[in-house]
Amino acid sequence: MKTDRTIFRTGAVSVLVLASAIFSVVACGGKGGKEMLASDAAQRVYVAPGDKDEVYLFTSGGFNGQVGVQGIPSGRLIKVIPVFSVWTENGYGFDEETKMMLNTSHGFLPWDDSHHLQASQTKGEQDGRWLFINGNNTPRIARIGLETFETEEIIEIPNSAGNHASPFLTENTEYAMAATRFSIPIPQRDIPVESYGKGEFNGTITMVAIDKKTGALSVKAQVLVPGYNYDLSHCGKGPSTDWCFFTTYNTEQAHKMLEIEASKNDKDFILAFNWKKAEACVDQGKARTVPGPHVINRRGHNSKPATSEKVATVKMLNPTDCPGIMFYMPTPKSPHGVDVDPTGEYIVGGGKLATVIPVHSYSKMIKAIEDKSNFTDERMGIPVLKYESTLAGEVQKPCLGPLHTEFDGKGYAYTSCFVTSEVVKWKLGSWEVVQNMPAWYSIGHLSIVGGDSAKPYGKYLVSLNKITKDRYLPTGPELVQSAQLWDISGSKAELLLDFPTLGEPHYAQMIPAALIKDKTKQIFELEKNEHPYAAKSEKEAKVVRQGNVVHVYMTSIRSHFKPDIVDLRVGDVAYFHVTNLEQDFDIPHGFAIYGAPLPNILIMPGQTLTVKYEPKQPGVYPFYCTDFCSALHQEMQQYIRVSR
Ligand code: CUK
Ligand code: CUA
Repeated sequence: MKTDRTIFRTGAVSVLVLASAIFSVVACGGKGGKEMLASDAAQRVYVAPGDKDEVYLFTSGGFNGQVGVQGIPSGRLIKVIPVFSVWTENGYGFDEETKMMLNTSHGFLPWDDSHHLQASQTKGEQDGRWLFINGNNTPRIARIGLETFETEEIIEIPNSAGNHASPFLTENTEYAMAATRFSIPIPQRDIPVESYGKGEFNGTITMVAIDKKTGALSVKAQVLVPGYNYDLSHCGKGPSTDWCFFTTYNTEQAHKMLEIEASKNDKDFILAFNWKKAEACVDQGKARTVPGPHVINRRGHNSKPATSEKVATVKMLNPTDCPGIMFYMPTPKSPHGVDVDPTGEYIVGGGKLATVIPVHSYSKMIKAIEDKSNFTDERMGIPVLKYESTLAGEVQKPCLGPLHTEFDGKGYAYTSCFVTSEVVKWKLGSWEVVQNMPAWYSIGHLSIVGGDSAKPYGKYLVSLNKITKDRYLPTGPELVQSAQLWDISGSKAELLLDFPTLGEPHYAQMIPAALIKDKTKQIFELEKNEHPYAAKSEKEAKVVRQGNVVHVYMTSIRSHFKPDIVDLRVGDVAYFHVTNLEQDFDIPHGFAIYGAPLPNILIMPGQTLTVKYEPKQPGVYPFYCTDFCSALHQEMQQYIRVSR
């Protein structure tokens, strides 16, 4: 979501109505949701000691830039995956092997804002291979491998600003989509911001190709689109598999006072994009080569350091050079989310300022684009279709502030409503609301297990709430963000649990544990370690000095580092390449040096990681293992002597 407060000040719905809605929600918090609670909720979320959860919940960290992994139904936090931000817990972004992951065309960036996750899919069904997540601030997409739960790759998106409608995937994970939230001058140049709206600012839709076998990312092409704000996306499935859909707001093209100026139009658009046709046009050479500086960072396998590849140009396709790839479907009013149901027929808009939830029909859209009498207008060569020509139906008066929709695979849709703090359950086809599920408070996204795929597993719904208020023990001015777990398997959804999340989750993905858990790696095989400075046994431990550059080939095993003592001089540039010789599951060693301006690193069994250390003052400096690894963990401590 953008600045949440702007919703309260819009002219669309009267301020009074909104204000009273807010207060009524806060007031109903007095009951604390107890009336919605399943009578045996405790039993249904209880995972006994030694037992495991049924589902993985992956949440985006929002302003913390990482991914949280929690077990469902317990809500237990089981992992943080560092992605776009440095992570002092294990040295991600600091050690010489992962530093490059955070490289961009603007240099090393220690942070980003991550909003949306999508799990890889085959034929529209989750396949448990990868997770993709967007970097919103400096446009990027990351790919996380679900064997290691590590970020394996980060690609920067050029000619974009605010990569919000991203990284939504096509049905067989052929492409991840990226759409610019902020329109900008393309190519970048110094021009007056006032020229926004006069054709000087554009948006782009980027097709990021995903290698079928390795998952490797590359920019296939970009499509130049009118300078609106592109907000969210989801791709089709089944019959609509060739298409992706993007919401727009600010079709008014205001460049200031957006909370008023960008809410004037009664309808904005959902952009329908035929990526298959675009791919064919690019392959036929219909795209121009334009500047598009970006980097592709890949984590090294078998302990090799990450690499950062620089790319200078991209292919840019103009919609007029490839007719029939794009259509605008008018959609009320500043739509936020767009979600395609499991059959691929219904495209649901979340008009955050609208009083209805509009649903477009894919089959009606295909008919509409065959008959030019349905074209009311065009924008940069992209036809605008008649609202009625694509409309399947509208959910009337569902709530205030509808945002995002997921599906249970049984014919129901669940839409989150920020302003009235609730999830509305409604029926596809008849468009009637069947249940209002209060959220405590102010829900953003929601997630159902596989609820955005062709085959939802259903059962659980998690609401990701923005404002926590009175749900936990007070902890000063800031409270942790809160999620709520609902059981949606019966005819009426029942509340089961409140639990805290990391950062501010926007979207989330839930994947049945059975799809992942047996594929995860337990160790890195020492034999396969290809790090150029690995010491694969204590015998190989050594110090090699080349002038003032010192390479320390160091081993760690319960409960000792080799070499025992390292002699350095002030002015040296020392690299501690620490190899963990263990071949046992879950036995990392840590490595930290007194006074070093670096966090510790955590080296996994079989892995080598490198810390760069430049001693400034003579003295004797201890280093030690930071991860409690054996009864003699505390003895895993040694010295660096620094002389003049
Ligand atoms: S956004 Cu935050 S609640 Cu960035 Cu998907 Cu809708
Ligand atoms: Cu190794 Cu503690």
